[in-house]
Amino acid sequence: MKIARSLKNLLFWELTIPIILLVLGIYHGLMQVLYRAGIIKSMEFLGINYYQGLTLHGVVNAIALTTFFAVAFGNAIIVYFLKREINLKVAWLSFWTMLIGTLLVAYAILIQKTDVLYTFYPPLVAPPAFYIGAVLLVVGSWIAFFNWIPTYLAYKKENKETPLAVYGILTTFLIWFLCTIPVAIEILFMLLPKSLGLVEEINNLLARTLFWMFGHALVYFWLLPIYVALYAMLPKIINSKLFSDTFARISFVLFIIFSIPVGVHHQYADPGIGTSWKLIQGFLTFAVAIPSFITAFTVSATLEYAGRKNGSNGLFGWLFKLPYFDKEKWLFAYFISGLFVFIIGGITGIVNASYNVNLVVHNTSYVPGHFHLTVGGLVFLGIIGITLYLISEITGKEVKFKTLNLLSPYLWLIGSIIFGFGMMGGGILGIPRRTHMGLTYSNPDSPLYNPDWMIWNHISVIGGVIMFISMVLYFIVFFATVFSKKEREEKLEIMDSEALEKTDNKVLHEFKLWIAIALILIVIAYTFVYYDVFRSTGG
Ligand code: HAS
Repeated sequence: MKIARSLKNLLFWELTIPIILLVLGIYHGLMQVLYRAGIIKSMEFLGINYYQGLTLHGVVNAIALTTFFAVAFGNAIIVYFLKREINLKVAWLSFWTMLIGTLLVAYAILIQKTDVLYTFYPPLVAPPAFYIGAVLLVVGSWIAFFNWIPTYLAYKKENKETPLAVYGILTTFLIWFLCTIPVAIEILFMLLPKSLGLVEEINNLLARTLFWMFGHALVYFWLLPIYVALYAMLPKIINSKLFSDTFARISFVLFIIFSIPVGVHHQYADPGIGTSWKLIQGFLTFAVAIPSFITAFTVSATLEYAGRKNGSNGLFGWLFKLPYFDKEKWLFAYFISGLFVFIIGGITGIVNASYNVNLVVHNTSYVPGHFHLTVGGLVFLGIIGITLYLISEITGKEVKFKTLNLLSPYLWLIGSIIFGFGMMGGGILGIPRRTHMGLTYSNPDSPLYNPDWMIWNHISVIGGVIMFISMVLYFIVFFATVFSKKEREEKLEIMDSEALEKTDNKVLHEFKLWIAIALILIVIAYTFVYYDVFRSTGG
């Protein structure tokens, strides 16, 4: 469809700004892995030390990139699938709020040398600019979400059904809105007053619990836009049909219900919360894996359908009939690489979730191993792939260097699996998650030197360097495309796939029932957790 100039500019900046920031984020990823292995002896590059670099790496890659992308993709989906305009003034307000927030956070990290990491656990305290910036980033994303609601309600007045992609993106932001309330309470009533010197002490366990009530649902805010793309775009790329629209909707519904009441699985090792509630949230964590299993099945069946249509035989013949190296269908390479990585990322999540096994891997390098195969795998590849696709569509510019573009996701696939293997293998042996390893465990002159860990660090370095090269290729392709000449009409085109089977069941096109169930489950799962927190900390 045709795209209005103002919407085009909005999407362009919402997609491009995080990619520019990503240059810093990726550079610091390389520095981290080299430093941890003792290959470089100092992290004082650009005047930034290890913890500041890690804060920058986490905030840019996991918070700024993901939030800007989700908002941009959401804007595009609402306009494209509802065939209605959104209020562009409000959309720009959302953009500027997010941008000012991001610049404040960048100022806090780069100039004020904040090193509280993306989890900003107290008793670590950041300057006020960090918290105010974070709040603005979130508020900006809320504004975008609130802006879609009148457009959606007007559409629903005239239509019974909600398009699947719209159902998915609204699910994403519903979860986001609900889960950002606890972290807003943590920041506005605890961390910011402490940072401003208005209060002396805050309840650290309470702050952590509020953070993780947000923190796990946050990962589904990252993941679900990519599930939307897997359901809406992937089938079309491979000339297939989505195996089941019903299953896709059920998967979104299960995320609404189970995304939030599971945060305590990040706190299995925290004293002060009773073991029964940890176990119950552990079981609920297994429940939140179910929609991903459903997605694995639905996407596999969609791929199989495409392979069989292309004449494959036998049980697995379809796997060899997919367009892995088709330069015109390059977005498939991003999706399939991400999916492959996510098989391992998902399984390692189940390992983390298992209460007793978690005690072996918690706070070791196993955890960054896991999340580089989830948010750093399917989510990251999905985001950068879709970003490139949308930029090419809305600017009317052909993607440049098509061979490099095809190579980049496969290199990331190989690099991230090697990196994850190194981090997780080392984690099981006890390599710490965050540490000045270059100065201690990886340094033969240090009394803490641990030779058994070195091989795992070096495996991680090989993976990290391959990932870095993959991103250099991506940046070449991205910026060459952005700076090239316009070759065709500017348009907003999101591939709209057909489904083999569709549901008109009303509850799978609406949200009220699922929000009610989610709220009840949150109250049940968290009331006693907070009771325990207050009881054990004395208020
Ligand atoms: Fe996680 C820690 C449990 C998913 C991100 N996780 C983290 C942290 C991050 C993170 C960032 O229970 C660190 C937080 C921190 O800073 O401390 N995680 C899980 C579980 C899942 C899970 C049960 N995590 C994710 C996703 C993330 C993410 C998704 C980002 C997007 N995670 C944990 C736990 C911890 C944790 C504990 C705390 C650890 C600790 O002690 O600190 C599940 O949702 C995973 C379900 C996924 C699956 C996989 C489905 C597979 C699919 C691909 C199919 C492939 C196809 C291709 C179709 C069941 C969909 C086939 C074709 C071929 C060619 C082969």
